[in-house]
Amino acid sequence: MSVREINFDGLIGPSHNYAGLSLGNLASARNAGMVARPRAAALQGIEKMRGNIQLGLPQGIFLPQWRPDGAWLASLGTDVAQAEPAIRAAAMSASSMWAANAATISPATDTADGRTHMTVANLVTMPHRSHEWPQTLAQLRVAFSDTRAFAVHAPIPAPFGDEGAANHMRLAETHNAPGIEIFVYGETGGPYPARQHIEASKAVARLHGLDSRRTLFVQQSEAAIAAGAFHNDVVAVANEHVLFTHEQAFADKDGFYAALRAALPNVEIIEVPASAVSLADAISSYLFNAQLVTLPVGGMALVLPTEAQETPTVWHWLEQMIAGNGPIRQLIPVDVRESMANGGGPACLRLRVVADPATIDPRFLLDEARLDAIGRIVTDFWPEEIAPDDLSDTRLIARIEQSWLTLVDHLQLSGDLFP
Ligand code: SUG
Repeated sequence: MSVREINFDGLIGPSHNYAGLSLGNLASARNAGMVARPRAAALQGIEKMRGNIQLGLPQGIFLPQWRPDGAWLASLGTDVAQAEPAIRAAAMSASSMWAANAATISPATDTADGRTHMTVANLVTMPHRSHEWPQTLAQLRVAFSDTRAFAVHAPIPAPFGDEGAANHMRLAETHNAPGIEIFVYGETGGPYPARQHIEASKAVARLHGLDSRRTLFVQQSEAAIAAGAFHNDVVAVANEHVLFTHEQAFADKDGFYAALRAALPNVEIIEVPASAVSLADAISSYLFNAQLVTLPVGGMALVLPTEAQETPTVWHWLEQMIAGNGPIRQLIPVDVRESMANGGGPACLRLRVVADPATIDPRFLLDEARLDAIGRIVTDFWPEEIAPDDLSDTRLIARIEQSWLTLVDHLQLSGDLFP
């Protein structure tokens, strides 16, 4: 049995578009109405996955969802031809690419029954994301069907908003040691909604059978949400014993840091002060929406968006950090601009699962050859461009459906996943 941290990336779907659907997500609002490039977007995501495989990290994949979501439209008494534009755009959204919002994961070392628990996120705050969970749940139940190793939970009921791992951090001596699980919730976000509710976080912790002595509930600062950090993973990221965070991420950082140090004495907190990098720069560059990974050769690397390299205050701070003797030894910029333009950086695109890969359905695990084959399908089938006005085009819809069917057939998942 070899337990590893596996990153499951959401493959960017063929309906990727910029409809400006996410209030409080500044990139989504800024790019509303732009022409999206689904093929380039998916290939960017594939190159990010390839880079991580080449670092020696295990890599998994989640498939895009069937779009338009006809079942959801039918439950609203409409269909894609007749729906109002905003409802149609919500039914066409490729937002399941952001796998950090798929579920919250508690590894087996942290849970009462010694299984890895996962709760699919309900994403109820945003209409276009609120209908992701049935197809996400179906996929999790196939990928993690070994009930000796995994327990997959249905979503927390509305109205308690749950956005999954994007508001959850885990710190531990090593990935396969018992961890401290940190649930970050919001109360107020100034003009913007707080998407993660404490009631949902507490319910997930109970359902996963977590030890209350090793579980923290921490409030996200109102300033962070108001500045555009609609998820905590826009202002903080954790890996093993390292917490990398902006100074203004949390409502009561002193109380949080003290509780964390009491629970995990050798925790290293790397705090970026607002005097060096403003919240605005941190959020526009997505400095913290990075994959902080432990390299097989030792040390940690930060896989971060190229936008961080282009933001002088951010890059200057990072270069100074690397020149020091801290645990983060390497910076790896990746181009995920198509996703970034909708507010999704490298960390949003992945869900971390600490588990033995042998217990996971191999159809969801990747090597470079499998990734190459997926890349060929993307190149052959994914639309090159989508403008918001195209979303009702029946030829485009047929092409999106054909793309999905080809991919799912290739991965031999048709029998399991057809919606
Ligand atoms: O929920 N954007 C996503 C971005 C999610 C990023 N995830 C993490 N931080 N983990 C959201 O706001 C934009 C869709 C649009 O406007 O078309 C969108 O849904």
